[in-house]
Amino acid sequence: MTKIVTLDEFIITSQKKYNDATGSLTRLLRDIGLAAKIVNREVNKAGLVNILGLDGSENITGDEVQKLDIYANEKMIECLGYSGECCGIASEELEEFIELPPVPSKKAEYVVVTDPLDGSSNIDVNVSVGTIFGIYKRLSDPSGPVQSEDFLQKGTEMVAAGYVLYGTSTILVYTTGNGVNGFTLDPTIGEFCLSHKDIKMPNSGNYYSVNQGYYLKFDLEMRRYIDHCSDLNLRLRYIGSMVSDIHRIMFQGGIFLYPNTRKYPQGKLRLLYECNPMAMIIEQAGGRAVTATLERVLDLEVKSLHQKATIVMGSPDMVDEMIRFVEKYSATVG
Ligand code: P6P
Repeated sequence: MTKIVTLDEFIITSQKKYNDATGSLTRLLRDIGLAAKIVNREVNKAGLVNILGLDGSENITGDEVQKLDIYANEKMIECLGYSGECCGIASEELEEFIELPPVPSKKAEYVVVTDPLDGSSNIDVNVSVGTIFGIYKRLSDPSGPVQSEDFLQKGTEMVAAGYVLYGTSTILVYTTGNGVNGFTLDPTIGEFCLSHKDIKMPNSGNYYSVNQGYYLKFDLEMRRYIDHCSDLNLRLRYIGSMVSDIHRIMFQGGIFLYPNTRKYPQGKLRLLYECNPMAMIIEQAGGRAVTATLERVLDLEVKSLHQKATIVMGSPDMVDEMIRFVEKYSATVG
């Protein structure tokens, strides 16, 4: 019988590799793991209790808010407050960042950015949804309040990033900048157990993931690349839940595209808590993540909490081919 390695054990063991590790990031990652277990419990029974449907409000980016969005956001905030390692949170569900109350004898070193329940419009039709998170070291004076500068950092400054996919099984995938590992929740013991060690995505794949419904609203270069994918008989897979669409690419290879459209001239996905964490994971697994104008996503200046970005990410050979199409057909790039 193979030895079960729990998320907690893996995090602690990984921390031992770093002499200057104080255990703070370890405790913070464990807080996130706890939040994921709690959200998973509710996602799995959402159809049975009155947390389905819309709560009647809209979030800062205009998306109708599902009750489970609110629940997931509240649980993430609650669990991140336990260890005292996190001093602030920026969330898709919060117009502004919030400061977490200090825990006695703790000096919080980190801030967390999160989309607590990405793809939530799929909840009511039982399609998989996900949590996305990124972790930064705070920059401001630790004796003072958390500041916007703590959040408005480039993706390259993240110390960790991850996602939780609430699907046929619940899996937590994360990186601290030294490779990517996946942990599947064993509900019989309530533990995330190492199931996918050192994930490396294929250099190419047979899938492309884009909302084909916007095809006529894409720029020429994107239409030409999508036509090329079709000419190659690649399979179109698009769930409308980025965590799910990316998770497939992590294991089977492929490319995910959310370029600019007339409706979303800057792109739809949010840079801070959607694009950057996923881009860090993708790069750590051997992939690439660039904007529709070929900038590396992780290098983008973050100017506001809910800033949007275009993004193309996935298998390196496929992203490189997309880049060649942009350079050949774009009126503004190349
Ligand atoms: P569209 C979900 O709302 C989300 O933020 C991502 O998870 C997903 O990839 C995208 O938006 C889907 O957007 O415009 O294709 O419905």
